[in-house]
Amino acid sequence: MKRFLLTLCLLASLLLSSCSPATPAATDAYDDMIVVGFSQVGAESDWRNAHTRSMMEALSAENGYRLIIDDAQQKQERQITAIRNFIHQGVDYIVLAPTTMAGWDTVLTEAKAAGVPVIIVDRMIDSADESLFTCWIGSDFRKEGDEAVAWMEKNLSTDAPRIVHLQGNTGTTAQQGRTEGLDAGLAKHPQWQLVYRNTADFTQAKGQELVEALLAQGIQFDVIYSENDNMTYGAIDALKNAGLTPGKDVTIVSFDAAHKALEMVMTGEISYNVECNPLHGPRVKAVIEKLESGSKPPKFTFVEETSFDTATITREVIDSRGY
Ligand code: GZL
Repeated sequence: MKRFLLTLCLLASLLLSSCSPATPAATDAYDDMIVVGFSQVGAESDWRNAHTRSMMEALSAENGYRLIIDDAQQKQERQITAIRNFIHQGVDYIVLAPTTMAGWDTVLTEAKAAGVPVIIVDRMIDSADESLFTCWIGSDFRKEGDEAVAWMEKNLSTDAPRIVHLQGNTGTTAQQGRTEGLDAGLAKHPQWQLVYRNTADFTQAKGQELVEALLAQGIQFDVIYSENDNMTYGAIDALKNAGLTPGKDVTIVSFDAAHKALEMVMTGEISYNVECNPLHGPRVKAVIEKLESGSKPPKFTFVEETSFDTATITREVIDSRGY
């Protein structure tokens, strides 16, 4: 707040030195607010939009925050630029939802040198120096993959499934953990066949495009293991357009458990959905309040998550969901 106010005053004095007398309201507005710069991956999925909404609701003006959000459009270089801008603007905190794992040390060293605490949310970064970030809040992606495989072991209609694997953005911890879970299942069950694996970048359009291409080539498969709901929506459209019934002709395992996807679990189009909880806003707010009061938050916090299948989901469960 102090840094942001100082920067604002300097900018205001430069601007106002040659025009009308200073407008005190221009700087008073942030007098007692905590200024947070949030570098968000993008708006590629329902999950991501729920994540952004959660941050906006928690870090609201009513709660005493000025939240500056930068949408990186899934490009790390835009995030690095945004972080540098936040430092320059003198924000009190930086929240980073990293597009990918590697390549953060330089810019986080700059944030550390400027004395701006960095809170990492969602995916994790790969850094040798954990002092470059204050703490991390996110999901156990490997556990999510293991849960999906455990369900497959008990519920698939064949012992030798032919599996199509739609991966998220390559090099993200979400993609790596969910892929590791499936790879462990493939190693444990030699009769499971991986017939296709490719990234669809967590997007619906790419998910549909890849499955359409498989169907056009006549590739046979029994299961689609899709690392997020938006790729799943695309895959389902491709199956339906080819006259196939998702959930019956092809078992679909998905991740995120967004509201729209849970409706599809209810109808049976999606057979199993592993939740990836995007509601990080309240947790980030709690971390900032801890830091403001001079105490230390835990270095790593895993959010609670569950999973849903067609056999057990209910309307009450869906209606009770926060996203
Ligand atoms: C997971 C998150 C992933 C979601 C996708 O925490 O990083 O990115 O699973 C989103 O929907 O695009």
